[in-house]
Amino acid sequence: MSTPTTGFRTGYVALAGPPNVGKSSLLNRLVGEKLSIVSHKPQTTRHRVMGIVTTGQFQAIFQDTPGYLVPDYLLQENMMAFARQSLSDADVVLLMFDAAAPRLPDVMSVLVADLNRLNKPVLAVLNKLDTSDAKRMERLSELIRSAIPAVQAVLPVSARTGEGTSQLMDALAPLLPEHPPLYPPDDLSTHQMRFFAEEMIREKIFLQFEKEIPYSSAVLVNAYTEREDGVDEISAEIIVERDSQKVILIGRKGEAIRNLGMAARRDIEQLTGRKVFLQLFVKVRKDWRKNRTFLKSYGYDPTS
Ligand SMILES: Nc1nc2c(ncn2[C@@H]2O[C@H](COP(=O)(O)OP(=O)(O)O)[C@@H](O)[C@H]2O)c(=O)[nH]1
Ligand SMILES: [Mg+2]
Repeated sequence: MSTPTTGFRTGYVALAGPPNVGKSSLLNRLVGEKLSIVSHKPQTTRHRVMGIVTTGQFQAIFQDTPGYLVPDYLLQENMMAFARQSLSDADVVLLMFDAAAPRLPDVMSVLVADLNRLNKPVLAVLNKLDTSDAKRMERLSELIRSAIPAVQAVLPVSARTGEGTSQLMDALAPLLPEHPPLYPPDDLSTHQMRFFAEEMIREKIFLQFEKEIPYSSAVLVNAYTEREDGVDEISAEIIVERDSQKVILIGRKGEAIRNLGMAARRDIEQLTGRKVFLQLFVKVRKDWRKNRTFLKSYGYDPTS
């Protein structure tokens, strides 16, 4: 690997903002691989998810984050802590909005307070430009500029179509500090496959189940074996809060969990390029979302 050092820029970039504005979709679009899970429901992302973009001139290390919210239970408090950690680690913040929103989001005052304290360069990103128009975006960008003086530019993009993303990268690159790359150019992330497998399964729960079930579910991979015959053998546990949720997840004659497993397996195979044999088990842990010990064992402890 020839590593240019003079003039090369490397830095951490936080994707922050309210829930459901397309932070994870944008990460995937920029990296060119589905690393972070996406659904139409808010609060799909619970961790910091890392994705790396390397060009001849720069390396941007993106951190997707849970959306800003007013926490209601311990899991949400921890999600906010993950989001805040990414903001404080970042060299540049991409603050994301829904381009079609008529006003600033409810959590804006909390976001503004955090950003003012951190004093970092901020690019405001109006995502879903495919659903908005110039007039609405102009109005929103005025609101944003007057609320956050640190905003250096407002950039409309569409994570769905890719429109505006090269302009976004052009605006971002000069804000990264001059530094040699921290990761080899081909690396897209540092998470283990085990993490991605858990997330892909969790995404299918968000897509296939309604009401409280997605919010009451955690996924834990207990065993991940790369077999010599080219098959990845994965055994995973889905944890829910109540017996009634377990019954729904499994479905009549196990049909629901079979569908879930099939969809998750396809996504994992797409990412690994290997065949996957996936076994799912459902376990009940009463009120795990409020329990420090359970949260820690499911990977939701921001202090570890
Ligand atoms: N029309 C449109 N929808 C988008 C775009 N980006 C994301 N979405 C949708 O918005 C929803 C939330 O996306 P997600 O990436 O999970 O948002 P996050 O919560 O901010 O990470 C999903 O249904 C996405 O398919 C976009 O550019 N255009
Ligand atoms: Mg997300």
